[in-house]
Order: sequence, then structure tokens, then C-alpha cells
Amino acid sequence: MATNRTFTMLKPDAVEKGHIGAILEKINASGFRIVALKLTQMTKADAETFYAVHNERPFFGELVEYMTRGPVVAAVLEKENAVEDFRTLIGATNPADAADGTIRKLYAASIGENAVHGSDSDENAAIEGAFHFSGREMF
Ligand code: IDP
Ligand code: MG
Repeated sequence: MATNRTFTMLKPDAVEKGHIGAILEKINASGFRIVALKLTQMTKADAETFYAVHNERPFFGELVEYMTRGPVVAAVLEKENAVEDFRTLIGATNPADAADGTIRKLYAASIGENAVHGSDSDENAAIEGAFHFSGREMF
């Protein structure tokens, strides 16, 4: 994956609340091109692998439970400076600290159920994109 790409998931809470369309619209309006997209549900093993970096944290069990309780929208997004610009667009992990207009400020309920994932580096964007999509599913 090129370094001008990032990976996102619209998390189960955002899907349950019917926010897929609004969030994808905001992503498009912010200059990101969707190059891969699907509705998918992670298994417990998937979530444990995806979030392995957090497996010592006290919220790990809760995070795996949350991320596997229903479908997510997985997507790969392309834009100049994609990783950093997308983190700006989603806002702080805790919606209480997220800037006005950010996706988490608009749609997240709590630091745990925070509506959306965004990769934190080009390296992780490539790993996370490849976790969810084959080369033939990325455009
Ligand atoms: P990020 O998603 O903004 O990169 P991370 O610190 O990487 O935040 O945490 C990954 C995910 O774990 C968060 O998006 C959130 O869903 C969950 N999480 C983070 N901190 C907490 C917490 O203190 N309590 C419960 N869940 C948390
Ligand atoms: Mg993170």
C-alpha cells in the first residue's frame, strides 16, 4: 500500500446507530478517496490480533467484546498525508476531548465506544489494510 493511504473502520456502535452514510459522506467531503470498502464482522481472534498492541491494557477484553459484537465498515482511504489528516478528521480517542466537527465529537459516545478507527502510522495503515483486504479488493 502506498504511503498516502490509511485504514479505517466504522465501529459497531456507529453501524448500529445508522451513521454509515453520514460518516462516509464526511470522509468523502474531506478529500479522501475510498479505495477499498466492505461491511464485515471480526471474530474474537481477529480483534485480538488487530488490537494486539493493547493486550496488556485493562480495557482489552471490553475492546474485543465491543469490536466483535456486530459488523464494522472497513475501508482504505487515499489522500495526501492520509494518516495524519484522517487522525485530525476523527479527533481525539476520548470524544470529550475531540475538537468540534470531528467524527468522534459528532458520533462517539465514550472513550471506549468511539465510532471510528484510524491508523496511527503508514506502516500500521499497510498492515491493517492487508488484514482486511486482498490486493484485488483495493483500487
Ligand atoms: P485510537 O483509536 O485513538 O488510536 P488507542 O489508544 O489506540 O486509540 O485505543 C484503541 C481503542 O481502544 C480506542 O479507539 C477505544 O475504542 C479503546 N480504548 C482506548 N482507551 C480506552 C479506555 O480507557 N477505556 C476503554 N476503551 C478504550
Ligand atoms: Mg490507536
